[in-house]
Amino acid sequence: MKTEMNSSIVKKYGMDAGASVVGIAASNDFKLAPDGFKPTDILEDCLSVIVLGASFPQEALTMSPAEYTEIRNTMLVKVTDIAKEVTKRIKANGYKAKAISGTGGKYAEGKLYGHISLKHAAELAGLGLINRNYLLTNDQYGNLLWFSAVLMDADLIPDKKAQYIVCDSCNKCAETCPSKALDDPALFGSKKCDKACFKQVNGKWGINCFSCRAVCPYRFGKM
Ligand code: B12
Repeated sequence: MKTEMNSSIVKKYGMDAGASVVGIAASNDFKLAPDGFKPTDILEDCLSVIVLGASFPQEALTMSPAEYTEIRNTMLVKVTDIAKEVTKRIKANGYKAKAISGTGGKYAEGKLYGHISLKHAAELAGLGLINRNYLLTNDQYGNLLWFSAVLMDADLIPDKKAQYIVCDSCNKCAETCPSKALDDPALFGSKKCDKACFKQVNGKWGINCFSCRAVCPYRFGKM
């Protein structure tokens, strides 16, 4: 039997599990997502997408690639665990739910993809705006949020799109990008970024570059 479920209850589950921010998007609003990347491609009866964000420490942006990678790995486990915990609690109320991890989920033509685009999901859930640097930027946490999500079959009231401005198109991100992945404002060069971004760091897989994140004047939000 299903117990009553609403946006506040679900948001409380997210905050209890350790999220810094929680927003809700309507599954219907993903019409522009490519086939295979819509919430209903993963959970057929999906009506709502709960987006969970956990914030990265500001100091990470001044750390070495090895230290940054270590914190990033911890964050991805944390944010995925938050989604699993929220999923468990929703299911205990009789609903269908599916956790979307913070990392990738599938490969196509040798390229890693997520199950859905978490930045677009976060934007639809009112958690910020996708900036010139192609990162979701929030007024309080800047671009330092890492995301996961939970798909569910209850029709929750979605959040409104963020109304604030967190990008002045200053172009610093594009100018600093070593792989020129941001040269075309309408198209993110993910293949170019992939090459410069992920490298061996101290003999291990690691993130070598996060300059688009670090140079943004709104990296820590709206001061
Ligand atoms: C693979 C991957 C990468 C790859 C490729 C990125 C890519 N595909 O764009 C590479 C190596 C380049 C990469 C780099 C980085 N990444 Co990355 N990455 C991912 C991952 C795991 C999957 C992305 C994906 O497959 N998306 C699905 C595809 C289809 O989306 P897309 O290509 O962006 O979509 C295009 C269209 O299909 C369409 N679209 C797709 N879905 C939708 C939905 C709607 C509603 C609409 C309108 C349109 C639309 O719009 C786009 C433009 O055409 C995500 C986690 C996730 N599940 O989202 C993290 C993620 C996007 N990465 C993240 C981060 C932090 C980074 C780095 C900063 C890492 C670093 N160096 O420290 C850099 C930043 C690069 C940048 N400026 O964006 C964060 C972003 C957080 C944030 N605040 O924005 C995510 C969300 C991980 C997380 N759990 O938080 N990443």
